[in-house]
Amino acid sequence: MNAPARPHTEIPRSDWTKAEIAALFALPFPELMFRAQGVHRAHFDPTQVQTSTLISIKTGGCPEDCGYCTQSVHNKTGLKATKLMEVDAVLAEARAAKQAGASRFCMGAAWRSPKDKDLDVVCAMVEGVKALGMETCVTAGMLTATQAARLKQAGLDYYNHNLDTSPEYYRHVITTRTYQDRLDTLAHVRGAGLSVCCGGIVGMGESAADRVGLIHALATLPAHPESVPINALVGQDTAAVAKAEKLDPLDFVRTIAVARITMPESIVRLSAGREEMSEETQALCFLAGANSIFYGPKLLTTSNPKADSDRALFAKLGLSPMPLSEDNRSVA
Ligand code: SAM
Ligand code: DTB
Ligand code: SF4
Repeated sequence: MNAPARPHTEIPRSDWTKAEIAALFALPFPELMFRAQGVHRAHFDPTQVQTSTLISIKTGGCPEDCGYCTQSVHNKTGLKATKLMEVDAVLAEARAAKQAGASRFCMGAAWRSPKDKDLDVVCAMVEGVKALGMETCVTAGMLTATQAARLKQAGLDYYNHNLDTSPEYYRHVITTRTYQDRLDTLAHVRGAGLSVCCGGIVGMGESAADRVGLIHALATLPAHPESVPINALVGQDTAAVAKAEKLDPLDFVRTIAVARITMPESIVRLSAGREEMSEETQALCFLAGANSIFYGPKLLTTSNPKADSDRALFAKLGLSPMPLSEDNRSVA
């Protein structure tokens, strides 16, 4: 089956069919890469990569049963739960991240959804990080429309809430919240005028059809997420979902390429899992259209390549950090 060849001057489509997306995944690798690069270059400078630093502002003890997550009480990972961090401590980390060259600071909390009193503290963090001149992102579970509006009011730029996998595979991964719950939160985030960061995880034992289903779910949202994180499962030794064979790195690269083609104006993040990836695989991801990374030695609970080694990789590949003006063009 031939994948559709479409000029990349069109308005991004939200009517992709699963058959079209499956056909993209099935393209010969050189053809897929050629198409992805064409789309990437039509919308972005391919030498620029957005850099986001993550911090876990509240770690562990989460009541949800997400089978991939080290922070769920259902997964016996031995992770110590902590309280919500103090605002000043978070701002000190944000200053350090800015100093190291990050443009966005992403604050993650291991909650099913935030309590209103905790949201006051998160809003204070957002205000403080904004005042440093950085972009802000929060990921704290399900939000009501009112909570999303409060975060917007505090100056938040992005809210991260992932679809994680295909609608069909979802019940094998999480049972404590539904796919529709996630879509509802995304609608509240969008409705509040926040930019959406939404992607998923691959390498959880899902089928190739499930990867098609994940990209289909993302690319047919009413508006494409401004930021699309594609995570490779990390912490396989503790994850309840990690019984399967490891994902072939080239299937990861294909997932990035199909995300790039179907969501041409979105920033696609080569997200968790880089520490286990060779420089060659990461380079292929950048060629496939990835233009964002998590930057700094830690994700939430697991490690990430050190900033020095990423700077060295950027130098080897002739890449540079994306200036804020390029990266925030879709921020409302
Ligand atoms: N508790 C909030 C929630 O679930 O929405 C926010 C934090 S949660 C850790 C954010 C996202 O990180 C998850 O939706 C998932 O996509 C990703 N993630 C968590 N654990 C992961 C892992 N072991 N490997 C890859 N991605 C992971
Ligand atoms: C996302 O898509 N990936 C990030 C972020 N959103 C919050 C989280 C990755 C977590 C990796 C596992 C850990 O460090 O606990
Ligand atoms: Fe909790 Fe988020 Fe981890 Fe799920 S992914 S267990 S909601 S911290």
